[in-house]
Amino acid sequence: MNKPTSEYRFSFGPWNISEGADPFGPEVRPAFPHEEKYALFRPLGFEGVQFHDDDVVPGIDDLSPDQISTKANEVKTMLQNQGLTPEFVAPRLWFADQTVDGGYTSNSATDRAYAWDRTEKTIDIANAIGSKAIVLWLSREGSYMREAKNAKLAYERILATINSILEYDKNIEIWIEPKPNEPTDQAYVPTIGHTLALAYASSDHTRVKGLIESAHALLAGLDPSDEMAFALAHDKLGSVHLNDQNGLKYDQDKNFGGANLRVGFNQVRVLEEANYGSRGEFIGLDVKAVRTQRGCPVTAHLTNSREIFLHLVEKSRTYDNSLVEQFRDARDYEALELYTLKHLLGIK
Ligand code: GLO
Ligand code: MG
Repeated sequence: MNKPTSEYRFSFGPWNISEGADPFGPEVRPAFPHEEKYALFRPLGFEGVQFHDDDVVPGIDDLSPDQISTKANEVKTMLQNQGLTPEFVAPRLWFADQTVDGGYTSNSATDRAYAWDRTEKTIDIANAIGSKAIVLWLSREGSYMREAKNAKLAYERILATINSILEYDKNIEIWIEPKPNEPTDQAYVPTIGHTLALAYASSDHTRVKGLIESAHALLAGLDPSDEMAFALAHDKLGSVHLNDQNGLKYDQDKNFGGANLRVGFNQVRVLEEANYGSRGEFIGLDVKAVRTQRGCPVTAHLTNSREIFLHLVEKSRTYDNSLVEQFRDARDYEALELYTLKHLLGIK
């Protein structure tokens, strides 16, 4: 029995309500404090909050363990008061001076020590606010010039870090969010295949999973629904960042379905078929407000992406699977495609 569409739980992170800055120009909207953002989640139809460590504890690098714990406890209370669930906490290892050349794979031992220290703090924060997972988006774990780092050593260092996390905390899950490029030219963990290889090589693979972002798969030239299916076949889809991407250019974080509705449909179909969400997994939306949008705060990209997701759930549930089987049996994929496109268009 399929669950009602309303049973899907949605999440996003405070960075998804942004001021519109891009590499070519400054903010176009006034800053909107995080505290006020959290009050928007429920009214917008979202229950889960995704955090960077310093979204929970601003100025984390300059605070004592006690100060970090006090702030984290405040956020926990805020979440409880608002009826929100902390989905994950991610160490922001791409902002500080010490992470210019990466964190775990930096050539500098001091900088690698900083990355580990930040990761320990992230795990402590996750525990303090009641989140069962940390996300590793390995943003700068790659290179701009191939010769700059020893890639084999870099992969060994990433695996060693995963094992250290599993050792440091016996319960926490690690969800790796692969991305093939940006900000680096080439990243060391570009796909879910790389992610799962690391998981199985780790000391406890049951706690190492993937978070698949649609746009990241597309930037690797891969189909997000196939990437999701691969993780689901291994029971290793910790979460998703649904969004969209129009070809091979900068990471766009477009609205879900905004560039290619059929690619969106297939992601929803794969998630539905695997009963994703039935164990509390969230539908995360990592979508960015376009710079041109007026207002403050700007949230239409979030509610629109959520709405399109739910419409595609209906499309997935009304997709005639026995007809699909007939087309498969007859190996008539032309007919299958026409049926699929007409179904998406609402044509009988
Ligand atoms: C950037 C990533 C980023 C992460 C977030 C959580 O391309 O998608 O938004 O999802 O920092 O780790
Ligand atoms: Mg993401």
